Amino acid sequence: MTRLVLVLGDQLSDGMAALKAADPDRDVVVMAEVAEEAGHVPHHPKKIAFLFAAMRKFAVRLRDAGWAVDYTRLDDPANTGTIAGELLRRAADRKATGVIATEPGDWRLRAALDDMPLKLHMLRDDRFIATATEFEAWAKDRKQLRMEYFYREMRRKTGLLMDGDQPAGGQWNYDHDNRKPAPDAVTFDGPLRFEPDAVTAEVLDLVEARFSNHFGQLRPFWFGTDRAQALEHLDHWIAGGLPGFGDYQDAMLADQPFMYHALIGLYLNAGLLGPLEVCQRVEEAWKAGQAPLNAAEGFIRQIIGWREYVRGIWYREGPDYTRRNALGHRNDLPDLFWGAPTDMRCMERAVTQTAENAYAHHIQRLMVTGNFALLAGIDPAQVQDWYLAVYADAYEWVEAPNVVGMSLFADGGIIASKPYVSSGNYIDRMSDYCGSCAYRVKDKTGPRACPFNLLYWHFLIRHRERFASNPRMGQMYATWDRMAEDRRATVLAEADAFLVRMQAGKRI
Ligand code: FAD
Ligand code: DLZ
Ligand code: SF4
Repeated sequence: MTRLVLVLGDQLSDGMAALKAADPDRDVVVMAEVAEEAGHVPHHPKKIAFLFAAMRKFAVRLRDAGWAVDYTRLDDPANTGTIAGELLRRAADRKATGVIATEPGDWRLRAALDDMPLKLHMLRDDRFIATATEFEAWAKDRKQLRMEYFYREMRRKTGLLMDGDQPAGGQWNYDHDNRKPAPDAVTFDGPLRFEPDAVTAEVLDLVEARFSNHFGQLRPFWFGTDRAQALEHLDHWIAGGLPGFGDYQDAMLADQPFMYHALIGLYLNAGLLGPLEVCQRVEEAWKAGQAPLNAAEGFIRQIIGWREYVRGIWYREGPDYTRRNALGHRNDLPDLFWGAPTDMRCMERAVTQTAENAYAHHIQRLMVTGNFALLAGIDPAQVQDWYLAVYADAYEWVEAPNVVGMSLFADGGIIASKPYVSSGNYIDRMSDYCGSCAYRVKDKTGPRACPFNLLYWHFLIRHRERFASNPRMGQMYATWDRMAEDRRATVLAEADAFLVRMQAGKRI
């Protein structure tokens, strides 16, 4: 009897668990472009186009490999609009007895699949280096789940950058070498750009017709949309970007949206590239003397450390994680996140570049938009929906821990041992933004005081009871306590006034 094999838009890997468990001689693959997945948050048009084009090309790849594929295009009149609806429709057509699926990376979709009146065989997604069981074994008796220790286990497991049982170069982590301020010029010419092929061009027209009301620019569209292009992109970055990746990982320049970053999350998370193969290529480049150790280690840490770690946390914490709000923040997301004019140069750069590229690099996400959302007390659910919508690499399993945990401290400290907050000082040190900003980063109070300076203290004082005893934050409170009383009152009053303006929808 025929079974359906579900392949989702971010499951475009040859070795998907559901494919491995199925039989091309009797089973039928189901892939579907559906309104629910594209619209439950308003995904960036570039992201939708990337996935639809990659899905269409992957379907051809599967057919070439001998699979029967029932593929639903978005504009198919019979399209039911949901993944579950499409499975039910195809099951009736094919008289299928059940569905084989690989666990989706979003609890919402998982619940919808579990609710279907079809026999469902759900398999673990084994594209990660650590299994859920391994992560659980590592996490279970620990008071604190610090990434660094998990990362060392992953180094041992993979053998990446290992010298026997010791880390190559004698150190596990070269993070302190990865914090250089912005350079005058970036020597890497940026990510490889692909001319849309016929499949992509057709998808672009469809996305333009259906989703031009979503935030973000569809064109120019230059992402790769299949594995061969993703590999080409990777090689281009290893040759040109990797050598500078370590030093300038945290740096930001107003006219350089990509710096030395790999722009590889979208390919990895959709399944066009695998985490281990990517790290092995980077390790080879280091061994061949094409990149320094701090660059190779810094990159490999992001993949086998952070990426695996957040996956483990997301899975372990379960469906309610995405709606946590430990700090009780309730302010609405201001319109500037959707492109409304702002006087904050750093925010304007991060949001404009996000609109253009469906991309911002890690420090923009963490220390500009994330830092602002945290300091300004914005409701984490709204922030989370924004990040999920606007980035081409965003899927709940990776976005939620980064937003709820790392950036907003809304999980109460599972991921971060202290909130990632900073005044304008940090942004000034790491970027060239402040020089061309309407606000003045050196002003702590007054009409042109940098909002990060005001909100930083406002945040710390709002949450003094929670954070004052945190040993890593005592110094911050000591500095506040040393300030003259009238100055403290001015800072808090000006921060309040800023937040009132923000909530009233005024330009900030
Ligand atoms: P590079 O800087 O070149 O790093 C290489 C790769 O390392 C990334 O592609 C990614 O796979 C991995 N990586 C690095 N940091 C992390 C991390 N913290 N968590 C998981 N993987 C990491 N990453 C996503 O893939 N999807 C998201 O939706 C996402 N949302 C984020 C939201 C916030 C608030 C923050 C602070 C970070 C988020 N990240 C997310 C992590 C990181 O910012 C992106 O992975 C990275 O910016 C993607 O760009 P890149 O491919 O150029 O990465
Ligand atoms: C993100 C996304 C979008 C925009 N569209 C589709 C789609 O039409 N069909 C599909 O199978 N997957 C899509 N996806 C990816 C899913 O939303 C993703 O599989 C879940 O969020 C789980 O990670
Ligand atoms: Fe951002 Fe403040 Fe610098 Fe302006 S002065 S760019 S708001 S950090």
